[in-house]
Amino acid sequence: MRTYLKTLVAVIGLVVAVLGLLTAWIQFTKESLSPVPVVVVITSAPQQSINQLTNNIEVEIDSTQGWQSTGIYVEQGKTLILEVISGNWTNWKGQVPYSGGEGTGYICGEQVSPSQCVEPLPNFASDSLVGQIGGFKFGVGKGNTITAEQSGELFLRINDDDSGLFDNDGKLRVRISIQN
Ligand SMILES: [Ca+2]
Repeated sequence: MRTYLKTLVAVIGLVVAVLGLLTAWIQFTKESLSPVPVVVVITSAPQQSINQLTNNIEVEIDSTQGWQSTGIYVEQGKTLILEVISGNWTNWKGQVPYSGGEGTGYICGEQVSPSQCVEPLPNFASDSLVGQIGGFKFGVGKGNTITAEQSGELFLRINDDDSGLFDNDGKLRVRISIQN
C-alpha cells in the first residue's frame, strides 16, 4: 500500500513537472512568434524623415516603369507640393506627342466607364504624372498641391497601365516639398 502511494505521488509529481515545462515552453514560443512593433517600424522606415522635407527633394520618374518609390514617407494630413521641373515623356512612342507630365488630353474615364479603363487613375490623362500615398491616389500633371488622405510612402508614375509601359519613352524630374 505504501509503495502504491509513493508511486502515485511520484506520478503526480512527474505530471505537474511536465505540465509546468509545457506551459513555460508555450509561453516562450508565443513570445518568440508574436510580432514586435519595433521590427515593423524598422522594415517600413522611411529613407528620409518628414523633417528633412522642408527642403525641396528632386526625383526622376521613368515612363517605362510602374509605381516608383520616392523614398519619402508622408503623414496623413500633410500638404505636398509636387512640380515637374524638367524632362518629357510619352505613353506611346511615335504615336503620342511628348508632354511634361500634364498629358496630351486623352482621358479614358471620359470616353468609357472608368471601371473599363486600365489606367491607375482613369479620370486623369493617360500620359500624365500621378501619385500614390498608401491607398490614396491622386493626379499630379505638370504640378499639383495635395493633402495626404493616408500616411505612407510617396510613389509616382505615368498614368499608363503596367502592360502598356513597354512602348513609353522619357523621364520627368519632379521636385517635392511639404508644407508644415
Ligand atoms: Ca504605353
